[in-house]
Amino acid sequence: MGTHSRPRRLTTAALTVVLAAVAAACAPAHPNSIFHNHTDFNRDVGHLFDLLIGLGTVVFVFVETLLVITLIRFRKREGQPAPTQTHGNAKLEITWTAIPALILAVIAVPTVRTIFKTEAPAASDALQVTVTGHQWWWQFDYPQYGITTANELYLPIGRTVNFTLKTADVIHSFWIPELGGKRDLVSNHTNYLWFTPDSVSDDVFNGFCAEFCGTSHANMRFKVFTVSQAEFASWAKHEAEPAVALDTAPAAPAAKGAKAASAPAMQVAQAAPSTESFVSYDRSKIPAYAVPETPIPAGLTFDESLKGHPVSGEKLISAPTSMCLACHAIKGNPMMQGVLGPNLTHIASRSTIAGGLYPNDARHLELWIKNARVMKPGILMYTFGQGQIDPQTGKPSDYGKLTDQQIADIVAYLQTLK
Ligand code: HEC
Ligand SMILES: [Cu+2]
Repeated sequence: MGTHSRPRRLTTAALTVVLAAVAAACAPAHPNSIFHNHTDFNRDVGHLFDLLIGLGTVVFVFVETLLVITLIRFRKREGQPAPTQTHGNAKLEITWTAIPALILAVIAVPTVRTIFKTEAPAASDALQVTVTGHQWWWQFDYPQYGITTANELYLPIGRTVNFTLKTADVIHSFWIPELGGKRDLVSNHTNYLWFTPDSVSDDVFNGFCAEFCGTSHANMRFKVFTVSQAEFASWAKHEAEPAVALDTAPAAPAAKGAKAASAPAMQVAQAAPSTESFVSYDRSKIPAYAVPETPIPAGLTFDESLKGHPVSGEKLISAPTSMCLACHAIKGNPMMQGVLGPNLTHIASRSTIAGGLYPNDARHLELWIKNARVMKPGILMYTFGQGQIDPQTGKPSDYGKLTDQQIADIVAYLQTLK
């Protein structure tokens, strides 16, 4: 029985392996694969990978073939006398030392060359982006443009981008599998990473934290939009602008002349160019793999029938009693200068919130402000909904003062921050 089933079992095993390999190769696009190589950096690393796999395969096939031949040809047979005993073979030993040494040299030269190339400082005209890792979200600063944003990167295609990698707390790791990385963000140390997105790929890429950094490590994602240089210029110009304040013009009597009349006119003029031009990637075109599907935690509800009033929301969020200003900044609002949380100046132009965990829409924003600590475990932001339990203390939140109506107002205001 054994002699019959063994070859059959081997055939089955071999077939399974082959089928699995074929299935993997034919499966639809892998959006987070390192093999697509959309940058010079990933292509350089990819060449090294191909070389290693190629040489490794040759060595594997050669060694395994010899092994199998030896096992079959020199197996023990009935009535066979003991074989002649030998010790040492200088020629053979020199050969099997020299060949691996040669292979290692062939691998070492391009490897070292790639290390030197990718470790060298980036071109001086590169786009500079400072990445700061926070538990558990990403801060992106574009110092050449005066921009601070969070969790979504815009990169112009065909231009080298140089990332300065820092962390505000523990070690994180910056990784966009299709573009480059991963490189660590180390406490009290600055790392660098640069690459040039291909001049033809206009696309959306997922980014991840690739170094365990605490409770919500898996919820620390980001997104990269590679856009044309013109779109980038337009995005950057808009992103650098302060938020348009809703509540600037004091309700002065209309008859009081030029000053009151000019304020609304200026707002219109300011808003016009941004609506005409590119301010964010068309959300309807973001592929499914980059749209979060995180379920809403059980038990967290919001009265969806409420209608928010943006002006009341602006007042609420900027009031010292709201606490929001302790951690968040809104450029153009002198009350909002906090740096512990994401910059909210243009939050409505981002497609996600909370480190890529939820889509950026009214429903998720409302639930977020109501009880962020339930929406994303471990975070610094407090639970603000009236009567809500703070999961970190297990007690009603000390900051749980906002009614659903007040939260709806704040969200209505946040949604004006395009
Ligand atoms: C103690 C600091 C703190 C306070 C106070 C605070 N937040 Fe936050 N907030 C954060 C942090 C930190 C995050 C990011 C959490 C994450 O994604 O891990 C955040 C995220 C957010 C986000 C999502 C932003 C994005 O781009 O992901 C919104 C919206 C927000 N907060 C609104 C508010 C509002 C409104 C208030 C006041 C009612 C407030 N926050 C008060 C710390 C704070
Ligand atoms: Cu992490």
